[in-house]
Amino acid sequence: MVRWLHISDLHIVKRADWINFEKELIKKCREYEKIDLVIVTGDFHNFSEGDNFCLARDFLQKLLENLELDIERDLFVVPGNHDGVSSVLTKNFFIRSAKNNPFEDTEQWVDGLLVAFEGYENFVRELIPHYPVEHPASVHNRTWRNQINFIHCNTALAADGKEKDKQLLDVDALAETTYMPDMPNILLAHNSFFDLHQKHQQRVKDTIRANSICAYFCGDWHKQEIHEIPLGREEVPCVVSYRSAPDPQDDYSSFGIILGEWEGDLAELRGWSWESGQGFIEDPKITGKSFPMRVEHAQQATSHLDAPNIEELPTKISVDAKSLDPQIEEYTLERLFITNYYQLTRQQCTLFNQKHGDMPLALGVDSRKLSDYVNAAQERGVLSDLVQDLFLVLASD
Ligand SMILES: [Mn+2]
Repeated sequence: MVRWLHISDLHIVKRADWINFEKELIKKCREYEKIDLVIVTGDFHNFSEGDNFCLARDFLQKLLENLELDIERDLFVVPGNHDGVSSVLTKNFFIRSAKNNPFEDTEQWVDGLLVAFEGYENFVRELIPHYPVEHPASVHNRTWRNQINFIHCNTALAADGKEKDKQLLDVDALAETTYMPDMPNILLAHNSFFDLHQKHQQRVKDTIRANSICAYFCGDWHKQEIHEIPLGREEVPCVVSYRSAPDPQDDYSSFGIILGEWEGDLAELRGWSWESGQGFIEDPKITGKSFPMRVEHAQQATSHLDAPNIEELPTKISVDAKSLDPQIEEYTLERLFITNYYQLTRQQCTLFNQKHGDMPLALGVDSRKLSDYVNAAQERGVLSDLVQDLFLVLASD
């Protein structure tokens, strides 16, 4: 099972409510066996704080550390309206013209408005070292451990604080982003789908259909909601998070967190609301809601293994290692490695490590650790070598 934590709209105010909530949040997460990744759908601080994202940064670093997660791989963030600087003078000009005709001079208004997110981008680069794209505030995709593809949107580009709806995003870049046919694709945005400019809603729907995207996660409302985005024959959920940072002066917001649990073809959500005086309470408005984690090429689905599935793969090690097709897909390599790993004897493992001292393999590791090992090998581009050597040592006595 894969479990994510979806939080949003931090706007942290360091008072009793936040300080107590933060501790209880970590305890709540620990009640679960494991949280695998964290998603934050925007609004890390308030306008008034300018470029100062320290409270959010410290909190997220602490949270990921407490959940024993790798911040570089397991944290996914998108900007909210409070994360752009409103004082950029040209901003209002771009916003006015873009809202009147979002398809005219798109590149120009997108670039012009992105400038307002410089502080946010520096914050993301500081938080997540080696961030893979130049502009974390632009539309891009990032994959969670080869299992979920997250499409990051910036729907706060044209936020001017005047109107909640008619929000804009770069729909051209959205259509062009990399989608993964062999894993679930999920859109991350700050604003609800239903607050987007009508013309942009249509384009987002097209992109969702064309790429079999399975959900749209967002925040901004400060109230938890799930509404279906109709796509003709089918629909995908627009999941709106609570505000995830209590503030005693905020009587409007609902505070809380959403957990997603993905197993097989389905993701199930759990909502936990938090109120001063009572703490976390499970919220029937969210808990129990589910959606299909659609994958376009189902036969290539998920490499997440809870147990080795030996039947599906060649267990005979008589394959001539050298005959392995170098073009063989990474996915297959991954499965080959993981499945055959479980057949290693101690001696064979030692033999393997003699050649791969820089990536030592331990015996008896769980599927998560093994999956980490394989991902690391993939990143270094040595997985195919490792598979070949695994076969070689397995063929020896
Ligand atoms: Mn907000």
